[in-house]
Amino acid sequence: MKIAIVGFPGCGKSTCFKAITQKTKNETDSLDPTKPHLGAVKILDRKLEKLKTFFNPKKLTYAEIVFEDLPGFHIHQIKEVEALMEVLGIFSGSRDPEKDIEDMDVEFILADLSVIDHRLPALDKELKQDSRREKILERETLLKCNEFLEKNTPLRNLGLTADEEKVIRGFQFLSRKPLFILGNIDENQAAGDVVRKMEDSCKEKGIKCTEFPAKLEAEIADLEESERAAFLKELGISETARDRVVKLAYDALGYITFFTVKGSETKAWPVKSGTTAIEAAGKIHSDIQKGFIKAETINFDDLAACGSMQDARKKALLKLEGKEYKIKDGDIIDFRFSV
Ligand SMILES: Nc1nc2c(ncn2[C@@H]2O[C@H](COP(=O)(O)OP(=O)(O)OP(=O)(O)O)[C@@H](O)[C@H]2O)c(=O)[nH]1
Ligand SMILES: [Mg+2]
Repeated sequence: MKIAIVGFPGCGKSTCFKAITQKTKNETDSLDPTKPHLGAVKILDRKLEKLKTFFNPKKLTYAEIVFEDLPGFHIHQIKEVEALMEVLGIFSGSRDPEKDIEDMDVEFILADLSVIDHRLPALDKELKQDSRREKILERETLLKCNEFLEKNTPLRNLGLTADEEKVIRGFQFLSRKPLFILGNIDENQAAGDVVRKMEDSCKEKGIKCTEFPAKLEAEIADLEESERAAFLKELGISETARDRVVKLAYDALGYITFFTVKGSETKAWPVKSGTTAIEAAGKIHSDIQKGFIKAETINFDDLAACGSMQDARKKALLKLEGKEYKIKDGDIIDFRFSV
C-alpha cells in the first residue's frame, strides 16, 4: 500500500515524511532532495498484539504503509500509488485552506486532462481496426471523464460502473485517487481559525483531514526511544500526531485488517473493505487462491471473548466460509486449499 505525499513547494512534505516515517535527521540529511524517497511505516495494531498472547508466535508481522516523498512539485512523477496525502502549509502563512485544496485539485485535473488528450487520438486510430466492446467503453468513459474535468470537478466525485472503472484504471487519474489532507501547523502559532476553515471545507468535499505539527513531530522522531516517552508526557499527549495520521490514512483508504496464524508467524493483512475470501487468499499466495476450498474464520472479538482457540472450537465459533465471504475487520483466517 503506497501513498504519495503531495502539496505545493515548501508546504512541508519532506518534514511530514520524516515525521511519519520517523527517520532521524542523519538519515534524511543524506537523502538527495531532488529525488523521490520511500519510507515504510508499521501500523500499530492492538488486536495483533493481543493475538501474541493467544498464539505465542516467534514473529509478529504488522501491516505497513509506504509513503513516498516527491521533491518540489512533480505530480507527473506519481505512479503506482493507491492514495494521496496532501499537505497544506498552514505554518507558512497559508490562510485559505479551501483555496489551496482547490488549487491543488486544478493541478490534478490538468494532469488528468492531458492524459485523456494523449489517449483519445490513439484510441480513435485503434478503434478503426478493432471495435471491441472494451475499446468502445473506454472511449465513452474517457469522454465522460473529460466532460467532468472540464467543469473543473475532480474525478473522485464521478460515479462510475464497475466496468467503466475497470477500463480507466490503467490511467491512474490523480483527481480520482483517494485523498486525505494534513494541515501543517506551526506548534507555536495559534491557527485554530485556519484549521477550522480546513475542516469545514473538507467536510463539505467529503475529504478526511487533520492538523499536523510536522516540524515538532519530526523533532520527536530524532529523540531516543526513552526520551520520546518523557517528552510526550511533558507535552501531555499519549498518542503522537503521527500515530493519528497513520490511522487516518488507513481509514481514508477504506482498509480493514485480517490476520493469519501460520507456524511461527502471526501476521496482519491490510485489505480494502469489501474484499472477498478468495481475493484475500490471492493476497497471500496465488496457489492458495487457485486451490481455495474454505476459509476457516473466527473474528478477533469472539476469540477474545471466549479466551482461547480451544474454547472457541468447543463453542463452534469457527466458521467455514466460502469464496464470496466478505472479510470482516479483525477476522482470523485459516485458508484451506489444495494444490
Ligand atoms: N515552523 C515550521 N516550519 C516548518 C514546518 N514544516 C516545515 N517547515 C519548514 O519549511 C521548510 C520547507 O519544508 P520541507 O519539508 O522541505 O517542504 P517540502 O514541501 O518538502 O518542500 P519541497 O520538496 O521543496 O517542495 C523547511 O525549512 C522546514 O523546516 C512546520 O510545521 N513549522
Ligand atoms: Mg521536499
